[in-house]
Amino acid sequence: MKRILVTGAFGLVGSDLVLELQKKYGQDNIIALGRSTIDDSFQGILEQGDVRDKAAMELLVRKYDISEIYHLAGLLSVGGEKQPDLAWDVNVNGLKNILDIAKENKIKVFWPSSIAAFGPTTPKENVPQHTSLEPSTIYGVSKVTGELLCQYYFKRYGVDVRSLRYPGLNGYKAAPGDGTTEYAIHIFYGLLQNNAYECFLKEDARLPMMYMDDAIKGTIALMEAPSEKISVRTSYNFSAISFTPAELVAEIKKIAPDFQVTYKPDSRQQIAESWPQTIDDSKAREDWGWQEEFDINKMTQALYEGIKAKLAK
Ligand code: AKB
Repeated sequence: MKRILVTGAFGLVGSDLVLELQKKYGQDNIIALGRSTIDDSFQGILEQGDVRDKAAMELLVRKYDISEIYHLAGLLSVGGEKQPDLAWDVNVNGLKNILDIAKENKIKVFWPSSIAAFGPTTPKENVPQHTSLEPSTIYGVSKVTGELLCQYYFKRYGVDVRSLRYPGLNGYKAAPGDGTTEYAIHIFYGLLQNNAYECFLKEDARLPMMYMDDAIKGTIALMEAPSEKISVRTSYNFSAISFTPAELVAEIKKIAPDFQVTYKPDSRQQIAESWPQTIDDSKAREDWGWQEEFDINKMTQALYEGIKAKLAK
């Protein structure tokens, strides 16, 4: 049986992924690692630690005889710009620790890259798998570095590491992180708490997005695909929907016609402008059968219901 360590287990992706992995492989086989954010209601095996502490990570891997790691711990685009040194340390040195431990203990690894690996010289539309990667944020720089590190560890040491370039991921189990695409989650809190929201991006800032259930499904499918199907060892383009704040507001107004939204773009708009609008993820579809289920309408309904229920608790 697999024994899986999830780092960043209480972050936006981890909060959903851990539950799904527990369902699939049993609660006793999933080890959730958090650093500071720990969910008090969590049921399962919980450990606290920092991915920058290689010795502590090695001890955990031995203690639980880990066979797979989903390494999610990391800073996002906005958080990274606030603390660039910390972003490099956690995102790059943390990943290198995990890859070294994977090499020594023959562990399979998932690590998320992001659309932040792209930059102003990347085409804006239908970005191909292989393209210019000149990001303007430290987060993006750490993602490009991480992608190359993953490919190097695969080619040089045979580490079975797999990765996806996540678009903006929208879920409700965890609080939204310190990112640029996260306006698409904050907006639902604005709706449900004040019936109003001030958006930090322009109304026409189109970005690649995905509902969390699709992201979790794709992540697990990638990890379960036979090794010979994986032709990309940097990180796969991974895409579902693409929308602007104005388009999301129009969807929300189908549920709440009186919702008031104003726009006050700040430095996060520049980050959004440096990223592409749509992604060509045909390689993921061809290689291991990626297919999304949620369009903007289904996603809006799911987020509305999920955040409403959460706030009612
Ligand atoms: C962010 O906006 O920083 C993240 C991402 C696209 O990786 N959501």
